[in-house]
Amino acid sequence: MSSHKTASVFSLLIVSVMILTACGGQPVTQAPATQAPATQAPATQAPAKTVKIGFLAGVQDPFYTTMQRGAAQAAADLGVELITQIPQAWNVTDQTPMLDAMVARGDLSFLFLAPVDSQAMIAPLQKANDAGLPLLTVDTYIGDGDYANGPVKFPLSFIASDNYLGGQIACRALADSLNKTGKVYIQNVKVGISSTDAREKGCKDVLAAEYPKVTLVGVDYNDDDATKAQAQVEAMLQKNPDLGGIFGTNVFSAQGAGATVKNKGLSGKVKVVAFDATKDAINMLQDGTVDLVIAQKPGDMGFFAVEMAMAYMNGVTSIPKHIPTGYAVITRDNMADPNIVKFFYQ
Ligand code: T6T
Repeated sequence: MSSHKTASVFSLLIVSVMILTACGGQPVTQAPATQAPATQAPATQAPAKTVKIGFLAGVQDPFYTTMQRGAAQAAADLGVELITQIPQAWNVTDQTPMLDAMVARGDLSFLFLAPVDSQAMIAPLQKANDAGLPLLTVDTYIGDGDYANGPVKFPLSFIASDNYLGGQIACRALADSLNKTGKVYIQNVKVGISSTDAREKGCKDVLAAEYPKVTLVGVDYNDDDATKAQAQVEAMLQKNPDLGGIFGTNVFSAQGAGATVKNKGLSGKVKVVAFDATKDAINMLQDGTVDLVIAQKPGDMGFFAVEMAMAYMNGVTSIPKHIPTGYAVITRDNMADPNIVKFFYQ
């Protein structure tokens, strides 16, 4: 996070300049200097209220843990408090009551979150926004993700990877590793999640457009459960013993796919491309079970989210409606390079 440190110092400078200009020279987080005459007992100043920013993740996993760290870094540098809530499972019924509770507490000045369903979370977020809580989304979006011209415009920004491109990168690599011929399979999470839906579509489109001799034999949805993913891969391998490759679209999809391939002694024979640079995925890359890991930049997403929140709260009106954060593509050849290691999720 060293580059962040300098960036945050730079951003701290910008923000304090903004705060100073916005509040006519009075820093928000420090008590204003009093001009009371020396003789009078110093008036007791109520301590300045620390700004609280809420973060509501999609689920407990290394991706969101890393995002929280990026956010915490920016919060520490900007002198604000980060209030984090993480659902145990990836679904609307877990996330919505947490969202409502974060609104109800009434002391949050801003909220950023990863909506777990692009349609079902529109109404709960609209309610939060109507209650006066400004918000932006990280990693996933609601509506169609175009908050400038799309059907849903109230979120201030969308900070995430280009997931369609991510799916293309993954399946180009998978098809090339099979010499452009053979059967592939997608292990996915759940329909309705903007990120993994886009990865699946990116994969399908690139196979259809560029690899006529590669057949997609199926897509399964594991409800973000690695054990379920394992069983689904087991069944797919029974049906297709000549399966050539698997695209695991996120942490638990890749974890399940890799585990079954390894347990069946198929490491290196059945190619696996894993999304998300967890310790597990990196270990499987190391031992030859996984052939490519696509690292997102969740730390950057969290960091930018807090920065944009502070910018908004200080009157900045030109917050980009979309902030793409990019990827690091990790192979056995570059996985020891420090410039790559820094993208491993914590
Ligand atoms: O892949 C990430 C995230 O981008 C996706 O939206 C959901 O799954 C992860 O959190 C990993 O589990």
